[in-house]
Amino acid sequence: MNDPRAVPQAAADFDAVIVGAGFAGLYMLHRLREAGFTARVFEAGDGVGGTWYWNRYPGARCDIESVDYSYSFSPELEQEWQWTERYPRQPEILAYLNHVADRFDLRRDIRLETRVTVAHFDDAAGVWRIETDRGDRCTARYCVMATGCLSAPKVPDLPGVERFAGATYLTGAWPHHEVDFTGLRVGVIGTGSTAIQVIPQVARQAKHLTVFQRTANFSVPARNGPLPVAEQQRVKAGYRERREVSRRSLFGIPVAMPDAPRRTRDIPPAELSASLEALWAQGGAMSLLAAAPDILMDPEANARVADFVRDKIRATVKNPAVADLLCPTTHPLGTKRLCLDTEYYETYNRDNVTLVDLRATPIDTLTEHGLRTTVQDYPLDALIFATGFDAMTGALAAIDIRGRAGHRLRDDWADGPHTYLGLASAGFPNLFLITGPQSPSVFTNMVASIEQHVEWIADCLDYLRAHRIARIEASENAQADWVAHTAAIANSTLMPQADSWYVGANVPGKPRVFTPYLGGLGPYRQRCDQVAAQGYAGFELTPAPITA
Ligand code: NA7
Repeated sequence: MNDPRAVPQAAADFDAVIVGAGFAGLYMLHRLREAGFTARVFEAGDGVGGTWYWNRYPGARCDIESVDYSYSFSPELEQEWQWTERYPRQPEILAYLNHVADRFDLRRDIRLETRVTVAHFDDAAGVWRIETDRGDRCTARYCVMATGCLSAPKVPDLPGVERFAGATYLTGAWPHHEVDFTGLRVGVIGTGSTAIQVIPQVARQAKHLTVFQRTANFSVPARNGPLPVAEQQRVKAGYRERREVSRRSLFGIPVAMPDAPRRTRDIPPAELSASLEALWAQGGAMSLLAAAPDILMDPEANARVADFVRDKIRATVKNPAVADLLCPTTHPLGTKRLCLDTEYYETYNRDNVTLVDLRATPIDTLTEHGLRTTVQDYPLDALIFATGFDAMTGALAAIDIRGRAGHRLRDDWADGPHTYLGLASAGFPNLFLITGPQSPSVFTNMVASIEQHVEWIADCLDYLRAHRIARIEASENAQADWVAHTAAIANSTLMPQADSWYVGANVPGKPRVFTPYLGGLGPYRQRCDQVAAQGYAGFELTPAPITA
C-alpha cells in the first residue's frame, strides 16, 4: 500500500548541487562521489580554494597551525603533504587545496567562474532548481551550501569614494598579480585580523603608511617560523590520536576538553602571570584563551588577561600616545576575534607609519588625492579596505533561495538566521548548510568543523537513499529550540557585548544576533550524532512513493 505521506520525487540532473569549492565544497564533492551520488559544484572564482582563493593580500595567513588546518579524512594525504611553516601562508593553503582537487580527481565535476544566483525548491517535482550567472539551469535532489562564513566582503559606503584618483584594494578580493607599494603613500582602513596581517607587510614597502583605526583589537604574537621536518614527522606519527583529540575538543584543535576547569580567580596572580608569559613567548591565540578557562564568562578573569595584553602593547610601542590608542578598551578580550600577528605592534615604531584614531576624528570624505577626516587631509596614492565581511549569512543572502511554498530564506531570516544545528532551516527541504549559522564554525578550526558537517550530511543522504525518503526538513519546533539554546549559551558569556561581526554589528541594518554556536565542537558533534542515531530526530522525513 502506498504511504499517504509520500511526496513526488522526479528525476533530477544531479543528486546534489554544491555551491562553493573551498575546503567545504571540495570535501563534500569527494564524499558524495565516494558514496555513489552524482554531484555538480559551482564556484564563482576561476580556481578552487574559497577563502584562500580570494584573500591573497600580503601577509594572508591562517591563525590555526598548519598540521591542524588540514583535512583528516585521508591518512595518505596527511602523510604526503609537507607544510613548511607553523602557520600556513595563503599560497601554501591554496596549493594544498589544488593538490586535493587533483589528487581526488575533483575538477571534472566543478564549474568555475560560475556563480549560483537562484536556488528554488520545486514542491511538485521535489527537486531544487538551480540557476547561475552564466545561464546554467539544472535540477538536483539536494542542494548543499558550501558558501563559507566569511566570503561576502564588505566595502564601507564612504562619501567621495568615486572621486579618489589613487588605486583601491579590497583585501577579500585582492588582485591576482603582485601589488607593489614601493614609494607610495598607502592608507589602510580597518584594524581587524586581516589588517593586522597586512599592515606590517605594506609598511615595509610603502613610502608612508597611514592606518585608519576605528576600534583597537587585541592581538597575540604568532611566533611563526619554519616547521622543522622532525617536528612534522612527530605529528604525522601520532596523527590519528591528535585528530581524535581535536574532534572531541572545544575548538577543533588538539587541546583536550578540561575535566574540571579552574576558575581564573582561584589561580594565584603569580601563577597566572607566569603562565601568560609562557604562552606569550610560545605564541598562539587559542592557547592564550585557554590559559584562563572562564575568560569568556567572568569579567574579572577577562580583565586580568586583557590587562596583561595591554601591558605588552605598552611595552612594545615606544610612543605612549600611540600605544594608548592601540590598547583596546571597547570590548572584553576574545569577544572580537583574537588576532594573531607577526610584528604588528612593532610596526608602529617605524618612522613611516602613522595611526589615525577614527573615533576622535571620523572620516569626512575621500577626495581626489586622499582621505579627509574631520580635522585633517591625508594624501594617499593607494587605499586598502580591510573592512571585513557580511559574515555568516552574507553569502547565503546573496542567492535567491526559496523553499517550500515559496519561502524566501532572506525573508525568513530577516530577524536573524533560524536553523536547526546550523545544518538546515525549516521550510527548506533537502537543503543543507555547511558550517551554517548556529553551528560552531568560526569559533573553531574551520576544517575540523567542515569535516564534521560534510560527514554528517553524506551519512544523512545515505540514510535517506537507503530508507527511500524523498524529503528531509528541519521541524519548526526543533529549530526554535536550537536557536534558543544557541542564544542561551551565547548570553551566558561575555561574547554578545562586543560590536563584532559575530553579532552582525559591522553591517548597518543587520539584526543583532549572536550567530556561532559556542557549545564547542566536541559536544556539538555528540549532539549531531545523537540526532542521526535517533533516525534524524527533529527533522521531518517524508517517504517517496513506492513505484511498481
Ligand atoms: P573584521 O574583523 O570585521 O575587521 C574589519 C575592520 O574594518 C575593523 O577594524 C572595523 O572597525 C573596520 N571598519 C569596517 N568598516 C569601517 C568603516 N566604515 N570605517 C572605519 N573602519 C571600518 O574583518 P577582518 O577581515 O579583519 O577579519 C574577519 C575574519 O577573517 C577574522 O575574524 C578571521 O576570522 C578571518 P570596527 O571594529 O567595526 O570599528
